[in-house]
Amino acid sequence: MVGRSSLPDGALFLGLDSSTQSVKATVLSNELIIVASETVNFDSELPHYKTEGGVYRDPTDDGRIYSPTIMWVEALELLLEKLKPKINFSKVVAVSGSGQQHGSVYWKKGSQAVLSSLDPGKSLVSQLKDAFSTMDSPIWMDSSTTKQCREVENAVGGALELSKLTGSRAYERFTGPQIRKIYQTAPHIYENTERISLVSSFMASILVGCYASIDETDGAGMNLMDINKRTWSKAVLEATAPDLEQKLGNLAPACAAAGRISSYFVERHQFDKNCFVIQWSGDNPNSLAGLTLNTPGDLAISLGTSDTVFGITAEAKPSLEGHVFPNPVEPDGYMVMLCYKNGSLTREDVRNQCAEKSWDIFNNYLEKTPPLNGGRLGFYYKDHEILPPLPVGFHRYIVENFSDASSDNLKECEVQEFDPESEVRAIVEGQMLSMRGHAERFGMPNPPKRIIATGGASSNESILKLIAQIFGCPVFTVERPG
Ligand code: XUL
Repeated sequence: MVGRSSLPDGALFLGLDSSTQSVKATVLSNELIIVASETVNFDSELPHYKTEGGVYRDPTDDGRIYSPTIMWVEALELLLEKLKPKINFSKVVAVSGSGQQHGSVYWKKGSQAVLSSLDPGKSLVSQLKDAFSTMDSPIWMDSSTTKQCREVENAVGGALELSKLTGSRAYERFTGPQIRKIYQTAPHIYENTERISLVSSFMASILVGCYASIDETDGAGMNLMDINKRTWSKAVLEATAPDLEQKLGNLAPACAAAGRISSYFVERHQFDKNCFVIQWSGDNPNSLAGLTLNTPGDLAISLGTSDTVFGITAEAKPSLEGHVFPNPVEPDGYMVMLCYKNGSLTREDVRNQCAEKSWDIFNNYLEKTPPLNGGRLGFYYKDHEILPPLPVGFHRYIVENFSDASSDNLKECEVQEFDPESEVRAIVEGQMLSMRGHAERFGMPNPPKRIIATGGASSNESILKLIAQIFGCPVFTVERPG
């Protein structure tokens, strides 16, 4: 592997992030200083795909949410073109990345051969556009596989059994139930599939020019991997779809090298032929790695399209709520995580309706309203929520006798609306209270020693202050590219 002392002068590290709404690149120097960054936003920079927030919502199939696989390929090409004037690709000694978790790609039979013989004179899109058995990649926002979830749980002895086996009970967005739905509703697509990749292993596959393994950490987000053995679970594979193991390939540790960069990128973009591609993993596991979370009392909160809460633990104790994944950097340890679908897009909705589309006004409302909002509490689901699993809807309550020290006299009554200031506080407090409540139930540290916040909204100081008020501990954030 790449030892730091043996690195050439000016060595660079390229980190990519293939997320719901964009792909991003961050380039680090040998001293871990950010030297360049770039973004490609799907909606605004690739408008011909007509995505909204990077996704399509199927009006004919309730809860089906997917993205066009080839858009991610085109975005990668554009990202490299935008980055080219800023850095010398030949100085990059290693490249790796994060993918939105759970999303899947279906490579058509014969595509391994296409992938390994890409012509550097032609674009990736022109060569890969016919490489998939379906053009649609189901993504983590999908909630259309409830039937498949119950079938897989029942086949292995119930939800808790599945959780003990794989680290999570069956979740609609997890890849196993998604694969089962394709097998059941479009068997010709399933049959014509040579390899199934996650978003993370898909992007790594393009870079190495052959099918990259699924890494053990992102692999735990599929409801298919034995969480203790870190191998595919035969029982769950059988409950999901026939001949699945060969379509999944081998698993690899998250920190392993996937291979050297393919000659396509050497010739087309002048990468060094010795440049390593390190296994990609999921965005949340990589956030845990990037935040160097190594103390069990620390909690991380990521505020993005989804909001997530995660920490580390020595033992895997999966339950009916939340997820256990292998720790991507500590081979024997685990990470625990909660995921909320109603993150930044739902906050933005309330900002647009109540705060004149301005974060300044939104923050001003947060600052001038008191903690716990004088008893005005709300729960806002713009999309079908994961935790707790609830349908779309905004729910507002006024809790009476709120100042009374005992909880006996508390009485809540549902109301139709709040004033704009209270609405703004209610959404952020509702999100944070839910995180605190579920984190406690899941056995995460209470109170945490400290919270490290990351993701887009972690640059908002008013939100960070509110997190500190709700969790009762210091909140830190990290350096982000400007
Ligand atoms: C995690 C999850 C989301 C996606 C978003 O389980 O579904 O956080 O990883 O990119």
